[in-house]
Amino acid sequence: MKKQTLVVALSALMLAACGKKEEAPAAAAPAPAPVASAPAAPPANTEEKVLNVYNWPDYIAADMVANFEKETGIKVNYQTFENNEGLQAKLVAGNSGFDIVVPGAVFAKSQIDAGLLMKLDKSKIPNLANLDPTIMAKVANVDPGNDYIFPWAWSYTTVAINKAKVAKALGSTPLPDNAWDLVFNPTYTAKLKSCGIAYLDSPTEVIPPALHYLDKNPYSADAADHKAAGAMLAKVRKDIRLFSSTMIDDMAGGKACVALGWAGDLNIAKARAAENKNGNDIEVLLPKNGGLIFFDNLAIPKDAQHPNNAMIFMDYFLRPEVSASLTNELSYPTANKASVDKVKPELAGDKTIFVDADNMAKMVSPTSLSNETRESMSNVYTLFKKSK
Ligand code: N2P
Repeated sequence: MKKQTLVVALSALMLAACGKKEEAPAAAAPAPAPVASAPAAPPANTEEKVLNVYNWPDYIAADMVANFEKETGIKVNYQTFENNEGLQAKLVAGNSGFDIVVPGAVFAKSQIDAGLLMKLDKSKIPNLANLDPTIMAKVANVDPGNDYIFPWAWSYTTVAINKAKVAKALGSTPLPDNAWDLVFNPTYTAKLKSCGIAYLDSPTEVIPPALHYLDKNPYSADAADHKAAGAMLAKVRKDIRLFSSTMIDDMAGGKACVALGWAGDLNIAKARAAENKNGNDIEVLLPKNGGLIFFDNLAIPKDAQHPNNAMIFMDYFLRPEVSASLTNELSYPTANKASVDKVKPELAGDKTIFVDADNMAKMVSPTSLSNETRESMSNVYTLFKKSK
C-alpha cells in the first residue's frame, strides 16, 4: 500500500471508530465530553516560539528560564543591561527586538507617556491576581490603573560595609549614626578610601541618595538642588575608588569595603562571601533616615514581536513557587503576595530584605523622573565623575 493510501485508510478507520463510539448506548460508554457548552478556545498563539528578554544582571533564579522553555517550548533569549539609562536608550531608539524589559519605577512613567510600552492584556495574565494590592497601589503612582507594568522585584538603595575592613580603616572613629555619612561625609570617606568606596554607576542611582542625604527631595526637579548635590559630591570625589557595575563581586571579593548600592545585590554579596569563606563579612545597613525604595517592573515594548509569549512568561513568573524562587536564590522580595509563605524563613525574617515596619516608614518611595530632570541629574553626575 502506498503511504498516502495508508493515511487515508487510517483516517477512515479512525472516523469510523469515533462514529461508533458516539452511537454506543450512554450506559456503556464514558460520558461524552460536553462539547457544546465548553468555553470557546482562546485564539491560537501564532507567534514563533521565541521570547527576547532584557533584564538587569543577577536578577533571575537559575532554572527559571530552563523550566519555562521545557514547559512551553518557547526559546528564551536573555540579555542584560546595567542601569535604567541603558534600557531607556534602547527603548527610545526603537526596534530593540525585546519582548520583555524591566524598567525601574522612576523611569516607567515617562516611558508610558512617550508611548514606548504596550498595554498588558490582563485577561492573558490571570496570575496578576497574586500581586499584593498594597504594592500595586504604590506602582499606580507611576502607572495609573496598573495597565502597563507590574513588579519583578523590589529592594532599596543603601550602604553596606565590609565589617572588619571598615573597622580597621576607621580606627578609633566609631561607625556614624547615619550610615549615609560613610559614603557622603568627607570625615569618613577620607579614612575609608584606603579600603575602597564603590558607588553605583548611574546618575539616577547616585544623585537621588545624595539629595536625600542633604535632606532634599531625592526626586527633586529643581536644577539648583542637583547642583547642591554635585557640590556635596565634589568634596568626596577623590575618595571614591569605583563606579561599579559589578558590585556583587566587588564587595564579595573585597575590592571595595563600602558600597552605595542595592540592598538585594549587597545581600547576594554577603551570601557569596560567606560561601567562599574569604573572610569578607558584609553587613547591609539600614540608614536611620531610610534608604530609597525601588521597584523594577516587567513591561512589553510597544514594538515587541512576541507580546503573547511575553504574557505567557509573565503569568508563569507570577506563579507563587516561581516568584518565591527569585527571592530564595537572590534575596530580592517580589510583589507576589501568594509567594510569601514559600520564602525561606531565614530570608523572610531578615529585615534588610523584608524591611520591618519601623524602617519601612523611613524609606523613600520612588517618584517618576521627567526627561528634563534626568538630563539635569546626568549633567551633574558626569561632571562629578570626571573631576578628581
Ligand atoms: C540587579 C538588580 C537590579 C536592581 N541584580 C536595581 N534596579
